[in-house]
Amino acid sequence: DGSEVKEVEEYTNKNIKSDQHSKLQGIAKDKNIIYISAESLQSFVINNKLNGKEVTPFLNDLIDDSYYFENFYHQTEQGKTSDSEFVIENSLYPLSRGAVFFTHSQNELNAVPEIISDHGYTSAVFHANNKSFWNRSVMYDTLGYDEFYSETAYNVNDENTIGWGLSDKAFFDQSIKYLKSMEEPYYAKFITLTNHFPFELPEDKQNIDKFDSNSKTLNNYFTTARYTDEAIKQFFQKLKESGEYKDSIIIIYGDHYGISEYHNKAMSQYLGKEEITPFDHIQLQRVPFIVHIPGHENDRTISKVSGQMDMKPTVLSMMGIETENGVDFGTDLFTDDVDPFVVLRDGSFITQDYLYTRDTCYNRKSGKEVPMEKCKPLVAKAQQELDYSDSIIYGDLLRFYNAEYNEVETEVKSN
Ligand code: GP9
Ligand code: MN
Repeated sequence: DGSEVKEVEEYTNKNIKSDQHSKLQGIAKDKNIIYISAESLQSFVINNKLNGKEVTPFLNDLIDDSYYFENFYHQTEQGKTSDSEFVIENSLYPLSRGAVFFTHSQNELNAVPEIISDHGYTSAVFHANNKSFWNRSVMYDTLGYDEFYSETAYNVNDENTIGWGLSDKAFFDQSIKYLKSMEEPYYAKFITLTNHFPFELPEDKQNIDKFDSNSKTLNNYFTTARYTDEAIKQFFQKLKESGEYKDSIIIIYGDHYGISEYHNKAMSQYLGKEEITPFDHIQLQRVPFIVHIPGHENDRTISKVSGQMDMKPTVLSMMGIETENGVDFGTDLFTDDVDPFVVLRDGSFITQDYLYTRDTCYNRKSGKEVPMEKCKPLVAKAQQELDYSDSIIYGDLLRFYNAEYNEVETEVKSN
């Protein structure tokens, strides 16, 4: 009933919400938000090289002109891409088994597309795969999306197909006309596909070497990651040509890991490490999170630990929308006064000082093991947070809850 959700609200209000206002509050007011969900893109390729060549040269340049969160973690589980979508739209945890997109697609939620439709925004997802994959066509209605441009909206043929489907370059090219047709301001999410396991790319499209190790998967990965980097570069050019760029804020994030721990040996070879420890494994769950604001010059790399859970409060705050009483588990990343606490779905967690996984506590900076006492108090807190989120999903508790997302009076400070 309603009392359980009150308890969760109390927790999120006390432990998570900040009293401070973000320095970017309202900066996206009446601007378009363009999300790019970069399939399987992990942070270890960002600003990194293979045989002397940058893996993601476009993103590396973009980062110099953006906010880049270098300690940003994915928080997904078995629901992979769909889990990342669930997390970023709701600021709730995915489930430990299965995919919420399938198991709880009829729940009552307070997802971003639904919230912002009350504030004049239109919304759409662009993804050139079958609309039923991950039960998206059903779940997108639940999340409040106005439009879903799925495979049938695209011209897919032998020439423009790579791996799982339409190539990222063709995908962005063909999407522009739909984007232009959207009523502004819009909230548009583009989900790429080419950098997907098993990361196979025709040789004539490879603009970077394959890695040389016993893992075909990791060897291939660099070529498709580069391909997506090039596709995003072309998309930016198209956004500029079509006039969409200047009125938009573009946010790029990795949905989840692409290289699993089965490839640790090859990974240690690439990273020049003796082995991949449990600590390294958690650090490999970092994915890029880039906030690019055209015309905004005060841009920088941010080291504080953060996760996909934080995207909803961050983006709403940028739009000038605030809630007093929501049950979001994330925090607005552009405020300062909360101790960052990023919980992964398996109960591992990361703070500014410590990283906990598999019953071991590490110093986050050095990667060295430290006495368990340092992490102990937070182990229970992490589990509590996961349990609270689960109770909301399993009990469909947001049925009993009226969160109000109000526009705040903002005074956007210029640089
Ligand atoms: C499929 C795409 C990839 O539509 O989102 O799914 P994944 O396997 O990464 O969850
Ligand atoms: Mn994915």
